Amino acid sequence: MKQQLEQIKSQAMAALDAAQTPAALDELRVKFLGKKGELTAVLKQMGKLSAEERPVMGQLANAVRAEIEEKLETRKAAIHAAVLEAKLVQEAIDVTIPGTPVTMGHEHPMNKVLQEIKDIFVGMGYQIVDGPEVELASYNFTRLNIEEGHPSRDRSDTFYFTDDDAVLLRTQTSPMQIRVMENAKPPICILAPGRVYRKDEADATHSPMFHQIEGLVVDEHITMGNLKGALETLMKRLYGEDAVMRFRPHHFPFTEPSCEMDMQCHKCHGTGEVDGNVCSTCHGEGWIELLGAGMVHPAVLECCGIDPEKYSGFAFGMGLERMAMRRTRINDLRLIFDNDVRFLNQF
Ligand code: 2NM
Repeated sequence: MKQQLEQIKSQAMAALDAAQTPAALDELRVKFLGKKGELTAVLKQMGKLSAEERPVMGQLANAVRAEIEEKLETRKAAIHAAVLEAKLVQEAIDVTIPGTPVTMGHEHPMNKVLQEIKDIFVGMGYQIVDGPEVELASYNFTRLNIEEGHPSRDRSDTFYFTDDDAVLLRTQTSPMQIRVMENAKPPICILAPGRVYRKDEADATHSPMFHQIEGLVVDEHITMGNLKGALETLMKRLYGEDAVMRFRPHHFPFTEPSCEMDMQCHKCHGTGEVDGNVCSTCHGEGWIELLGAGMVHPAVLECCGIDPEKYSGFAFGMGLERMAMRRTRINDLRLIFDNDVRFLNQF
């Protein structure tokens, strides 16, 4: 029996050493120590022993059980540690791997110019107003004194939504100014920037969608002098105190009188020549056309419920893309809309 016990012990020790999983350990525990296990089987034969042998064998059997149990515990701890170690290795995160760089964007050059212009006008007391891009023809044309049959109303120039040509994509932001004039009493001092639409093929100087900034001031005693002051202030803030402006007579249906404002070319200083060659910035003109303006037509004031005998106003409009092109020194409008980051990152 002693031999049997020694054999169980050595077999158990070898098997436990070889076991690699908690499940295998459990199987061995049942095989050696369970109710139907090998040690129990040996103990069942104790009855056959003599009275002297029985306590000796009992002690030996208990010692074997204790050793197997202890081995079970140490193997259990070792396997648990090995499993944990394997998991840690497998799930290891290398915190030294460089991260994915986040490329920071920035404002689009056109939005920068827009913000700059808005800030200048807000500083002069203007309110920024926003309105619908889908407009009524009455606001976009009729109430701006643009008569039926005027070329700008043509279906080849304007995007219409309805067969009766009553609803359209605004071709300028002035309908917004009509909306303000019919709802507010003077003094009115507003700036209306936004998208406008015209049926133009896209090329270096045209796009079917572009941005306009229009201003409007209406009060008692508003004169052309106020118009010149506001626009000269804008241009000197944008282009520097030494910028030189000129006003030329022009015609718009919604203003009378009307004018266009030019800035003296900063490259050739108005001469049209650089080193004996035609100036590339103003194409030899000496002047760069910046915007249109004028005194609001009495008929426009009247149809908005403003008495033209008591009030007068000035208005102006400029293309934002053209301002941005001058600022970024590019000569193709499409660069503004392509949004190629290689272009945008330069500004
Ligand atoms: C321009 C040029 C001249 C203009 C006129 C008005 C309104 F609504 F008051 F009649 N808003 N904007 C105007 C005047 C726009 O753009 C070149």
